[in-house]
Amino acid sequence: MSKLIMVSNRLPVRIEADGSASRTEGGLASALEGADLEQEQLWVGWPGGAVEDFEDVERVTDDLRRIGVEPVFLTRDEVDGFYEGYSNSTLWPLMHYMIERAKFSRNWWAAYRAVNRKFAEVIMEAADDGDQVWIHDYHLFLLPAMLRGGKKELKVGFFLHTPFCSSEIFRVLPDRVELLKGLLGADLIGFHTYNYLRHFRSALLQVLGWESEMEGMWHDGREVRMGVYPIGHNHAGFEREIRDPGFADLVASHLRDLAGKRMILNVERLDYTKGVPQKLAAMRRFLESNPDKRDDVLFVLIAVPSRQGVREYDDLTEEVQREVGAINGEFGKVGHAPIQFLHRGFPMCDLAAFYALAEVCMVTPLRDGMNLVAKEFLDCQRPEFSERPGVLILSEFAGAAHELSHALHVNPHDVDQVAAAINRALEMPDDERLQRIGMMQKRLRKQHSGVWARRFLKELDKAQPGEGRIEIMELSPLAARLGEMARERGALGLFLDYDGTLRPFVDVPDQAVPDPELPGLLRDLAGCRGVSLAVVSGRTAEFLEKHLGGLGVSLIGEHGYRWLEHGTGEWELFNPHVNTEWKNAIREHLEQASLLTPGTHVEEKQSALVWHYRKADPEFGLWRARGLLEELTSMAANLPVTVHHGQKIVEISSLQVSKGLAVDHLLRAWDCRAALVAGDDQTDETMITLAPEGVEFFSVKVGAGPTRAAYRTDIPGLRSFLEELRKVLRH
Ligand code: GDG
Repeated sequence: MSKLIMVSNRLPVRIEADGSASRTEGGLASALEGADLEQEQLWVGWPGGAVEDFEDVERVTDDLRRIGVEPVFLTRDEVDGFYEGYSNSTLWPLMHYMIERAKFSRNWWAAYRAVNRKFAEVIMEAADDGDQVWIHDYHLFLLPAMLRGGKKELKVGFFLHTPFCSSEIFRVLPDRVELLKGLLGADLIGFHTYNYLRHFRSALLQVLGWESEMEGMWHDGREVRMGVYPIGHNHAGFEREIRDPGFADLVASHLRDLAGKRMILNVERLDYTKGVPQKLAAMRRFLESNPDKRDDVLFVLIAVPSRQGVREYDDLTEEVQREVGAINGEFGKVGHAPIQFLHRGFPMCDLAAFYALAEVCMVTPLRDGMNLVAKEFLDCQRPEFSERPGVLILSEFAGAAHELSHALHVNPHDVDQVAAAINRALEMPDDERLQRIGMMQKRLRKQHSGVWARRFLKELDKAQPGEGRIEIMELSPLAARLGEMARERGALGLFLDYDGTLRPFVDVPDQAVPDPELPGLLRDLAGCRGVSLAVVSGRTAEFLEKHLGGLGVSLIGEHGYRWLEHGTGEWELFNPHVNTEWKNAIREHLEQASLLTPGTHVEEKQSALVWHYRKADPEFGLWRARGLLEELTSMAANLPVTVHHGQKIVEISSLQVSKGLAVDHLLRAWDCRAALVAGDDQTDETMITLAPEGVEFFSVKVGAGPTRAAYRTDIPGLRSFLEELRKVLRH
């Protein structure tokens, strides 16, 4: 059975001073536990610290392996560049929209790449074909693509725990292209909310110019699926604490400490994304405007220390301490300070007791991927521990706001609104409180972290490892056979598509000129006795003649509308009766679209009209293209045309024209006894599916995708085949 490899930057382990290792209960570890998987599991990640500080690395490694963990050790420089630098000081602030806090350094980026590569190597060593690899978070954006390059067929999933910021922010990153392409190495990419997925797709479009659907996209000949998987909290863990026989006593002891005050609870890691200064401003405003409640309420501010020693974080701590002191100084009295700042972590049982006792819980981050505190608070609210049900105040910028619609939603920047929400929460009647909590609890308990993990992994399991990896066939025997035929029967026809077959695609089509070897190869092949060669393309006559003229090769342009028989110098129409009157009606629509969409233009071919939007704003261009398609498809119902949405184009072409019809014509005109066609896309299938009578017919598909061709290869494979054929034919 395949195994599951969990990959996160930090491992859920603790390493003691003597080097011995044990597992800890992280959020992800508990999610996996709750998912009840039968698969064997392995964790890959960083055990923390710098490798230079471990006295006996081998012993730590052995210990970790014994508890199902494969460590990725980092040097001190890597910890600085990859972790503190690129992950925490570039990506973290940017993903949370704090562009002015983001710092950029070439050295950090180099370390980020190197460490992602290190992870890839450890995984490749540990994985077997068919394993599921589930990668977590922004530290490892490059890893999915790095795993693709390896020899093992893996099912690769990626989940982002932070928000995916707007593409307008993301595009600021100097390394945006590589980061996005790195992620697209995954088979499945998951986000907490629909918005994050939307931003990601928009980044693909804005940065790479790649269009995608909500469900995903095709990339590199395989499907990359995308989806929304909101994470749940550790319901089982909190349930265990609450069911513990000592829990009621613990609650009673905290209740005594509260001495009748109404607790307004805040729990967070002290990070600038959590908006603690803004929250303090709202508390101050509340205390100012509600003097009658000053003595009744106690704001409990549990702030778990974070990244101590980093200046920004130390400054934040100082700022918070100062402001708490100032507010208490101003609004406190002997025996009561309205804010209690607890700058440390608490055991889970205490946390559960605080959640159970709180009358209000304030979750007011400036940005947060999800925020589990909100869900944990709701879950721990039980009638047996508190007389009054609690109220959740929730920032609209937390991912959780999408799910918890019955909370009091606030804009954390709006100090007046948050202060008013605190007052409203305190005054809310019990039946309303109960009703709101009930609605949210019902949902949460069913959507716990185990359910989340199971859902994601079930979806990941549908991936088809190896999909898109095309099976390249050995074409030497085919070259030998064609050589024999040309000698015995003469009249061998070769029909070769250009873009994607003789030459790779490039972003700007005009730059797809032949490489230096191609003209010589085509000239040599066409010059062999008994051989007729045609390049069959969708390109215009002008392009083909400019780049492939004078080689003794016949040229077929515009998908089979026109052709230039070598040696004649005259372009002819395959079918002079093709009706192109429809162009007048359609041209007007396309020109109107160009006028309204900067960066687009209309190309007029003799048998087709093409609207190009490669240079337009990608999102705007795509939106207009979709509108045009809808409009043209209904117009085209009564016209002899087909409408096709291609690579940044909308093309309307005559139904009476195809590459297949053109090749069929030439097979007869040249009296071919044997023929070979090669192409890469749907328009080439019209030649591939020909079955000409009396002709030994061979077809080759270049690249991935469905085909009816008998042979398959890639661009370099076709090139070697043609070179070999040249040798055989000249022999
Ligand atoms: C990322 C994303 C996303 C807090 N104080 C104590 C304590 N905690 C626990 C809470 C909760 C967790 O820490 C914090 O929840 P977050 O949701 O902020 O989770 P992170 O892992 O920090 O953040 C976030 C999350 O990933 C999941 O995808 O929601 O948006 O930034 O579970 O209970 N736990 C204990 N003592 C404390 O004092 N024991």
